[in-house]
Amino acid sequence: MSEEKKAVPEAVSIDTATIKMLHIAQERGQETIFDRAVKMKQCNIGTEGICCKICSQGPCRLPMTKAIKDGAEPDTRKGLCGASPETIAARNLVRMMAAGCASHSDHGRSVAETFRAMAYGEAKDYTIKDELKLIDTAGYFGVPTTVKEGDEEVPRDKWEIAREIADIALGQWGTQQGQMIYPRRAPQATQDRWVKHGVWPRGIDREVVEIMHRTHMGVDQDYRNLLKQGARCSLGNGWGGSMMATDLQDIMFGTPYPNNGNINLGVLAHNKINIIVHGHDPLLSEMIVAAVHTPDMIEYAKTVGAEGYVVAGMCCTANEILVRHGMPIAGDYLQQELAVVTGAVEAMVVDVQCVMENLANISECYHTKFVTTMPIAKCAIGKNTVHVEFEEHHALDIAKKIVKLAADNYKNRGQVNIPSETNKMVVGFSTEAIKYHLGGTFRGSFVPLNDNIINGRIRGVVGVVGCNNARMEHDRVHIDMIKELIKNDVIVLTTGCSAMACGKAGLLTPEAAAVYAGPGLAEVCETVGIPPVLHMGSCLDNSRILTAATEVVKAGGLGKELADLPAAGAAPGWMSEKAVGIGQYFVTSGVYVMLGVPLPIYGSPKLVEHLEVEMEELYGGKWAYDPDPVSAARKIIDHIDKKRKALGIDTARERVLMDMADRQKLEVA
Ligand code: NFS
Ligand code: SF4
Repeated sequence: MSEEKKAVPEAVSIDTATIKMLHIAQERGQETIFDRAVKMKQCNIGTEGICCKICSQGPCRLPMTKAIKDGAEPDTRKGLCGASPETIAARNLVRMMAAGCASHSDHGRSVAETFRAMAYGEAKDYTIKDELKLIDTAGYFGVPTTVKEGDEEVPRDKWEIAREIADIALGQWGTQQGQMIYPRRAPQATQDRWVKHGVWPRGIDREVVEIMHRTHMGVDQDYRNLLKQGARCSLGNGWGGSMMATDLQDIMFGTPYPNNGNINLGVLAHNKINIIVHGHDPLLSEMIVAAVHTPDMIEYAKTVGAEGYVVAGMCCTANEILVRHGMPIAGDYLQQELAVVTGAVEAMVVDVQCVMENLANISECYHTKFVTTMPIAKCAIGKNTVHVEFEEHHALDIAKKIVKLAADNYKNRGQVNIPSETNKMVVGFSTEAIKYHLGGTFRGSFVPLNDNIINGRIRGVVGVVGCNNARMEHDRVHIDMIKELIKNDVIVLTTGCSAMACGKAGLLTPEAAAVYAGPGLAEVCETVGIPPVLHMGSCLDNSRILTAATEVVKAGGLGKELADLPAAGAAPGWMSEKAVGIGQYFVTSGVYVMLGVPLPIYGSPKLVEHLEVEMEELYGGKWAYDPDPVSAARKIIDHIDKKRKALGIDTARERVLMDMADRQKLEVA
C-alpha cells in the first residue's frame, strides 16, 4: 500500500494538547478529521456556490474561473433550465440558512416542549430554577405576572405563569400569519426596518418551509427576493427559536453568572469515570450532571473501583453545562475524536449537531461507548455504538442508566494517554450578568458600559463566534483576530467553539486584560474585574449578544438602532450551516459580519454585491470576508471607527490616542 497522506500535527493546530493527541492517533494508524482534510480536496465549483442539483437534469455546474478563461462574460452562464449563477448561488445559500435556522430552532422546540411538560407537571425531573428570569420572560410574552385580589395586585402562581408562557412559546413555531412576538424585543428603529422591508417572521416553521418551496425547481428566480426570505427566516431563529430557547433554558437550569471553569483534554481524570457529553441540547446533559451527584451513583462508582466521575463537555453542550455549573470542557468540535484517543473516555454521550460520524469508528479502537440518545440522531455503524433513547418524562432515570453504562465500562480501559493541558477561565457572562457586573452591586445597568464606549476607553464591541474548521489551522484565526481587537480596546463577546479557543489560549481570565488589552479596555477590565473577552455561552446563546446590544441601545447615547452601534460580529472559522443562519440574523439586525471562510457565493458577482453592499442599505448590516484574521480585525476596527464618527464620539477617542502620541512626540523632542 502506498504511504497515505497525513496531516502534520504542528501545522494544523496551535493547541499543544491537540498536537500531542494527533501524533498518538497517527502512530496508531487511527485517522482523524485532520488527516482527512489533507487527503480530500474541496470542490472548486461547490465552494463558489454555482453547482445546482435541485432537479435531476443537473447537477448543472457553472464554473466561474472557466467562464473567465474561456473569455465568456461570467454573467451569461446558465443551467439547463436557464438558471443564472446568482439564482443558483442564492438558492444554495438560503437553503443553508434554512437548515441552520431549523437546527437551532428545532433544538429550541424540544426545550419548549420540555418546558411545557415541566409546567404541566409531566416532567418531574425539571423545575423552575430561576424565578426572576421567569418573570422577565413573562413580560416578553405579554403574560401577566400579578393578579387583582380585591384592591390588591398580588403575584400570580409561578406554575400558572409558566404554563401560559409554555403555550404561547410553543405556538410560535406554528403561527402562520401576523408577527412573531419575540422580535418586538429589538430596538424600535430596528423593528421599523423589518416592517419596511417585509421581513418580520410569521412563524418559525413557516419561514423554513417557505425557503424549501421557493428553492424548488422553477419557483423563485430573483436572488434578491430569495435573500429576503433568508433574512426573514433568520430573524425567526435569532429573535425567535434561539432566543426563546435561551430564555426557557435559563428558567429551567439557571441564568449564567460569572463562574470558574477549566478547559482542554487534561480535564479528564485517570482514576475517575470519564463521561463526555457532546452536542448541543442541555436537556439530557443537565440530567447527567444531576445523576452523577446522586448518592446511588456516587456509591456505584466505588463498586467499580473509581474515585467518582468527571462529566466533561464537548461542543456547545459543553458551553451549556459550563456556564451554568462550571463543569469542565474537554474540547471543541475538532477535538472530539482526539478525546477518544486518550483511551480514558468511558462514554461519549451525544445528542444533536456537530457530532462526527467517525466517532463510531474511532470508539471501536478503544473501550469507549459511543452513546447516541436522540430519536432524530442515531448512528448506524460501529460495534461500540449504543442507543439509549432520551425521553423528558423519565429524564433522570435515563441519565442514570447512561452513567451506569459508563461506570460498567471503566474496567475495560486499556492504555491511557491524557495530555496535561488544562486552562482556567471565567465564564458565564449572560446579558443579565453583564448588566449587574458593569452596573455595580445595587442596580444593574448598561449605562457604565455606554459611558466607557462614549469616552473611548472601549472603542467598540465585537462578537467573535462560531466554529473551528478543519480547512484551517485549529484555533489560530480566532486567537489572532481577538488579540488584534482587544489590543485596540475592542471588548470581545464570544460563544461556541470560538469561546473554547479563547479559553485554551488564556484569554478568558481577568488577568489577560493586562497582558493583551489596550490601555483603555485594560483599565475598564481591571476596575470591574472582568476578562477582555466575555464568554456568553453556546452558539444558541448568540441571541444573548442581540439582547445585550439592545440593552446598550436602550441605555442611550449610542444611537437608535443596532446598526448605529460601534459593534460588529465575526465568525473567522465557521463551518456549519447554523453559522450562516446566525450571520444572516446579525446582518438583518444591522450588524457588520466578517467571515474568515468564504460563503459559497463567489461564483456570482451579483450575489456578492447584494450581500456585501446592498444589504447595508436595507438592514444597516452587511457581510464581509477576509481570510487573514488580522487584516479582518483591522477592517472591523475601521467599521467601528466609522460608526463612532457617525455618532460624533470619535473625538473623545482621538483624545485618548493623542495623549500617547503627544507623549511620544515629547520624548522624541
Ligand atoms: Ni456552533 Fe456549537 Fe462548534 Fe460550530 Fe458546532 S459546536 S452550535 S456549530 S462547531 S461553534
Ligand atoms: Fe440544472 Fe435548472 Fe435543474 Fe438546477 S434546476 S439542476 S440549474 S436544470
